[in-house]
Amino acid sequence: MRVVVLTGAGISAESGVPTFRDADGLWEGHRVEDVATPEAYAAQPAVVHRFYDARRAALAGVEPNPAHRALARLEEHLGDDLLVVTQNIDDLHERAGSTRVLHMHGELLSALCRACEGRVRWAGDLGDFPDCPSCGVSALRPDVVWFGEIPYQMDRIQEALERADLFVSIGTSGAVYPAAGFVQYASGHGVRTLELNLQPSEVSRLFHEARQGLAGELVPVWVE
Ligand code: BV8
Repeated sequence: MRVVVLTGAGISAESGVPTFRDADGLWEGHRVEDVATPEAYAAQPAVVHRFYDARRAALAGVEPNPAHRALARLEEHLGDDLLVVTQNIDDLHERAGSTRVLHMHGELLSALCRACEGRVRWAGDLGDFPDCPSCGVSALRPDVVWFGEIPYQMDRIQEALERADLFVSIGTSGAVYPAAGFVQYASGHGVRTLELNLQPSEVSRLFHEARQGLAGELVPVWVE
């Protein structure tokens, strides 16, 4: 049984990581779409760094919840037949024990050098414009996919969706593409689709089955 799971901010909500909708998509009065863009970074890098530095620092105070842990248990059963594609940039899937995780929108704990294009694990702030450990240039940016940028490993994701027997979407509003289009892509390839979300998403009607509730309750029940 080949399974692709897509997760969004809703799976980390019960861990205390705010979702994009909880804050009405706002942060310090900025719309997320206005901060998470290359244009915002070019215009006001310190503001964008502050947005990500705050979220990176907050990771120390949160823990995986039963939904993350249930997916890690599922990986113990399915092994390579499970792929977790996450839109989240937190490390909660990994801290729960998942190893087959694809961060299609990047990771808070990774920094990307605009000079040498190298990646480096980074737990501290980037707002003080540190030098890249590889090339020494002060050109590190958050290693996240902003609006208007191309998500990571789309070929690998599409191939996994084509070959899957089941596609499960957990905790995402279906507001952002191309992730929100995965359900259509999967069902177009004859894949069964299931949505687990607190409330109907913008694409619930496209799923064969949609269950509403808290991920921390729905996911362990589904996995068992
Ligand atoms: C792309 C990383 C081309 C950074 C994010 C006009 C101009 C330019 C672009 C566009 C445009 N119109 C459309 C686009 C495309 C654009 C887009 O979709 N825009 C939207 C606003 C319309 N997309 C892009 O630009 C993407 N790139 O299109 O490139 C391309 C594509 C394919 C191939 C080649 C080229 C890049 C988008 C990535 C942006 N980066 N994040 C960061 O994190 O700061 S997006 C960010 O918001 C998240 O990563 C996520 O993807 C997205 C939505 O968040 P969700 O995870 O769904 O969270 P949300 O808060 O919205 O919802 C939470 C859900 O959980 C809710 O439904 C809630 O009910 C539920 N929930 C809450 N609590 C619980 C729960 N469920 C269960 N249990 C609970 N306890």
